[in-house]
Amino acid sequence: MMSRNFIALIAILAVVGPWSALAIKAHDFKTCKDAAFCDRLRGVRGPAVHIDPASVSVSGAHVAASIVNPAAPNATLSLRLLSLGSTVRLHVTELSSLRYEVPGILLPSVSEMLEEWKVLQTSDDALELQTSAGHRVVLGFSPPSVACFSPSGEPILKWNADGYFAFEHTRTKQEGDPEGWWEEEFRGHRDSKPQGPNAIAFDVLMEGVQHVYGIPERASRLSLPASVDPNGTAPGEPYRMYNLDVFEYLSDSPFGLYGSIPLLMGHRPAQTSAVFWLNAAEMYVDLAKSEAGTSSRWIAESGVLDVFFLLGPSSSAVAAQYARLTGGTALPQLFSLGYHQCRWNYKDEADVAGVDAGFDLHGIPYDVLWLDIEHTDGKRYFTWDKNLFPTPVRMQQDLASRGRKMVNIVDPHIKTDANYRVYKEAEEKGLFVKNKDGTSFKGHCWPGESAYLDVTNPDVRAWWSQQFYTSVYKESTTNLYIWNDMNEPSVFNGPEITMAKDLLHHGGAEHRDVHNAFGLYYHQGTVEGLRNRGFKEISSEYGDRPFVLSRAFFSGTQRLGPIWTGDNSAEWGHLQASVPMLLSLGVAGLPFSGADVGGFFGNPDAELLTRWYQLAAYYPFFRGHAHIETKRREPWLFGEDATRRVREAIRARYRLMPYLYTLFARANATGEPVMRPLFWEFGDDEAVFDNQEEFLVGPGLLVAPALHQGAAAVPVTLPGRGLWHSLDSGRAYDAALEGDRLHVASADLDALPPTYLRGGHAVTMRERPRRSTAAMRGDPVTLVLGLDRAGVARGELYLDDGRSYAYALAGEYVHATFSLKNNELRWATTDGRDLGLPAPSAEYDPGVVVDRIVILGLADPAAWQARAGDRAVEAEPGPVRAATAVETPALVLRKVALPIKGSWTVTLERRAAASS
Ligand code: NBV
Repeated sequence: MMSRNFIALIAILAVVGPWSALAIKAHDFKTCKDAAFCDRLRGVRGPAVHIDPASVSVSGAHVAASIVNPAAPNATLSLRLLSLGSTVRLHVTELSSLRYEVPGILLPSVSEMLEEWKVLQTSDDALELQTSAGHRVVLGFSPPSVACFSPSGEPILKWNADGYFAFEHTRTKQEGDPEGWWEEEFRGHRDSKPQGPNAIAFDVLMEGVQHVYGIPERASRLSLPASVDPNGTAPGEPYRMYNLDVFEYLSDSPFGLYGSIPLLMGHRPAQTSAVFWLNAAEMYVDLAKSEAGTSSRWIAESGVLDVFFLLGPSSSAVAAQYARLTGGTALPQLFSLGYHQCRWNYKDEADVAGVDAGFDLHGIPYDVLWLDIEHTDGKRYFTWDKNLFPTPVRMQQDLASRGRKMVNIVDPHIKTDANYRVYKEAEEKGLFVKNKDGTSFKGHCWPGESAYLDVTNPDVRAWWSQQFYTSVYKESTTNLYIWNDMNEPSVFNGPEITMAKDLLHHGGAEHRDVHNAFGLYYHQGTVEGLRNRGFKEISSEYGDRPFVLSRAFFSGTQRLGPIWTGDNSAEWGHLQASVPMLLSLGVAGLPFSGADVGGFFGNPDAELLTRWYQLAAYYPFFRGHAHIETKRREPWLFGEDATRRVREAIRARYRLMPYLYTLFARANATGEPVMRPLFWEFGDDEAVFDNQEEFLVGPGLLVAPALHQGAAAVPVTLPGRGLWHSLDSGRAYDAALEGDRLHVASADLDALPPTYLRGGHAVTMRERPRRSTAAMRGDPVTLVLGLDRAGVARGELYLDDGRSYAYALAGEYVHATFSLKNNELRWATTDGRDLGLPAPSAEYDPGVVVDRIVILGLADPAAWQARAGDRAVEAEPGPVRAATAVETPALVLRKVALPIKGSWTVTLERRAAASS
């Protein structure tokens, strides 16, 4: 039966027009040909412009110059070239008019990154410079170009190598101006374009690069295929970045989806680099591949040219360079790394209680129960449907009593109902996005007619953030966290289901200029709300880290919270697509992401659902979710076998929690992804540059999931030339041997995906099955070490209260590194500098011990005994985990009982001959 609200939705759609058919077709969205600026500039070389040599000046970290266009004497551009260590920033804008620059995306500290240029040579054609990191940078004058070379002289990339640079200057309307300059129409929507043509285009050649990654979000390959021939003929569609609510997206399409990060990474052996264009307007990127490398050709509708060249040389160096510009990943609360159970919708309080109890009944851990839009009174966010949820506080407290949380949805469309407090107050204060006549813009969304807060205005965000105090959000508790959906923004009756580009924002900016960052600003207002709530209502000293899931995103979203990949489907193709989608997000500096487990639309069968849980146990963000019209699919509804398998998958996730949390502490400090493509760690192994069937969790754990229906086995490629230890059988594989490097692993539906520990690395675990992360707090830790050829393995562990900012404000954390070398395992806590933290507090001690140590890769584990100081430690051969079949036993030390805080050594010794 259809829900009451769903019938209401159909009624709305019938009124609002273009979205009325429930399956949106591709022709509802623009291609390059439908966007006048893209059609105008794609494949067209720019006008003959040059840098006036007399205008060039160098002062400290700044180079300034003017770009002149002899055909348009009033269109002189100002160019600045800035040195930021291993990052070079190129900024070009008009002299004669102020154009929009996206505020608040770059960290304030970027202004302190400037480093003096060294001038190597000047001539009439070029200025040759050197960065403090030793990169040679050549600014060519005619045509303007910027070429960057590695410290050893290898070419890395060149801006305007192919002459696509074009900058449409601001002008006044003239009789006879070409069509598409001053207005355009798409499917009945007219864009008045009062600024006229304002687009910017350029190309960047990544030299010698055949594999490029990033520019999410889309469901396409990890290594992005070319969209045009090198000479620009036979064009496919360029990659588009324009945040849109794309209904029922395809699992293999270059179509741009809900979020955008204009960062493209190029990789060749020994050299990774990236191009990042800070611009929030609609953007298209063409990729052309040739012997010379990959030429990326960028076009944006408005804004300025503010491009950063991140010169690497490694992928992790690029990640760190990008994190210095836009921030690392917010350290999430521990609960948010657990499993989340969501559905559109859990119907009422009894339903919530039943689902919660179901997890305990079936011994399946989970941390968070989610409520979608139906929990509200008529889609008025911050309200409750009191028929269905008569006692919301009790419901939240009940979950809290078992250490669990609740997440409620809060969308950006605000019902235009004069009796709705949120609307009334915002309208009175004039906080909404405006029409050109200054009135509040009204569009259609779930509640019917709606207004949209102008979250590009910091004052509006400040007002919005106040809505999250429990005193304002009635019957919410501090156990409630938030989900922001539809923030592209989705406007059912707008062009391409979003806002018209000529609507007005703070400071007179057009929606055109801010579009791709709108969702981020909305997310930011919500995050600030929860952060303030934490300091005001939970702990004035240490606060509470916010948790807000967002659908739309932009550069900088990683500082706020996780995103998910929107409305996928219960199809094998979508299961497969989730891997490159999440990997691409990680490459683009947004590691905390997941895809709806089971697929949002449609009904997965037991096999697909099982495989999805087995894969998603390794997603950075792990949430099951489903459309309102699908069959119920809580993990225990598919029979005993499926329940057992899903339980095992979720438990495997929880086991890995210490490792995962440590990876997030790293992502926080360095911007490195948690879920990583193989090329990230194995930058010289060309055979894996486009591998998207496997992935790494952190540097050391390789996962080879079964992604196809009926799979009994998976082909595994082990990258590099080192050793890999199967965490299932204990067997060591030598990637230098072809038969080991490429092998077939069994993928029984009953087993977890094959996982391999990289020789030289370690993972940390907590093995006791618990109902939630909160219940694991004091549990002992297991170390699993995989030896490399030299008998060495290293790892680290980060731990704190999992909740507050005490780690950053008072040093309340433990960070330890450990290494096994020459038969000695040395453990020591660090001063936190490596993670960008203040010195650790001497008093803080979580009282956690390392209890089990598993060593993989010893030729004869039975030959060893162990000791901690004078104490003998129980040591015998065994499986990685109890009750698993072992081909090759590991050496397992039990009852180790050594604290994670402080330092200690465990020594391995060969047993005397008599006892072996
Ligand atoms: O709020 C309802 C859904 C939500 O469940 C889903 O996760 C979002 O991506 N929402 C989209 C709106 C309607 C989708 C058809």
